[in-house]
Amino acid sequence: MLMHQTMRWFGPGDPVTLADIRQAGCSGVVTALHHIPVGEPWTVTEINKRKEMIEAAGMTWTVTESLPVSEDIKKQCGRFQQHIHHYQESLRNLAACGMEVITYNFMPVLDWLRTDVAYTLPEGSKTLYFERATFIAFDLFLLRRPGASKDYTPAEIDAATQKFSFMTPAERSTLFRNALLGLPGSDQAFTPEEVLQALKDYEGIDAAKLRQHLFYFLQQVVPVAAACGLKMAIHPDDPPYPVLGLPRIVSTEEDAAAIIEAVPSPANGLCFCTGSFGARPDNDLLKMLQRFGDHVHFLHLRNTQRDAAGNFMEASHLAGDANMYAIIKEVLILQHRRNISLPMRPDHGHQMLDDLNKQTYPGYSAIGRLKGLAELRGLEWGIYRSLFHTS
Ligand code: DNO
Repeated sequence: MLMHQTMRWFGPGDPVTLADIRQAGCSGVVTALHHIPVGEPWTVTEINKRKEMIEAAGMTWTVTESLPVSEDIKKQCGRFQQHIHHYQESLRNLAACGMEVITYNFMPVLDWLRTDVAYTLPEGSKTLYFERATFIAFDLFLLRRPGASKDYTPAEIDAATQKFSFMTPAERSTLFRNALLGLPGSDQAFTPEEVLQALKDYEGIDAAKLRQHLFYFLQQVVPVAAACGLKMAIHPDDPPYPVLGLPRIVSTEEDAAAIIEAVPSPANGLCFCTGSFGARPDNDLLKMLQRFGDHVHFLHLRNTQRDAAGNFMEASHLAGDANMYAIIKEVLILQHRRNISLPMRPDHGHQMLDDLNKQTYPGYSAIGRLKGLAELRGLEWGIYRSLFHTS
């Protein structure tokens, strides 16, 4: 069986259309109702409206990314019990509309984080980049997070200070914007005041506490998901380590194991993002796939190139540090064993060709993702043929 090929679509406001996605070779899209405020329930009417649009374009919608978890749930404060009820209600409604997989994350405050969303590669296309010294400069000199300097070594602070001194005012404001962009489906960056307040709200919530909150959430939602035939797929932290003094608890193999063991159920699983997990050299992607195979419900295939200084760049899908050949081979063996077709999407893509003049969500231009998908599916097809000798 081959993977179910999808792309992310941000909804009717996405400059990349459903027709573009279909022409790229996808049979499904992955999307979310970004217009519904986080914490509020998704109704059958709203879900079906979106589903009909996708089906009218000749594709299916079986994976939600994301059904977001509110900050109240992560912190266990305010309206968190009500938000959990709403989450359960949304799960039931999504299942009633034919959904199969629910992707979510448990990263405090920010989702993904990069210092540059248009880093120019030698061939002229653009990619997402995380440069550690630049990120530290942002934290120390632009955000001015209280107590930030104790998170870094003197050598790191020196490198960041130097980096910052060479940046023009325009570069500084771009960095500021890039670093605070991490809200999928929205092009609204946080203001510094909002971020500093949000960080302050996490005082007293360390990794152990955040993990307890995640496990409590899972105890409430996994049985509901299981009862209505849904699979929950938690997305790893991106980047996979603590940032801005915030705890991160979905970064390593042991984190994933603890999550799966906390609420044993086939419905409690992972969105296996090779780009996020792969940004850490101590994550052995192949070993993780083998260990967690039965709990992998969705695949984000993307590649990063790391260096010794802690920087990482989003490479082409088949280049970079992740051995995509070995990963896809393992996925095919896994699918064969489980007798399923896992949904996948080419995660991110380089901004290239005509897309260089277009404004799209960072990482989500059409042509770069189409290239990524074409490479991945070609690789998959070749491995599939040689593994299973189909004619
Ligand atoms: C970034 C994405 C993430 C992901 C969420 C899942 O491009 O992979 O935004 O969708 O973390 O909840």
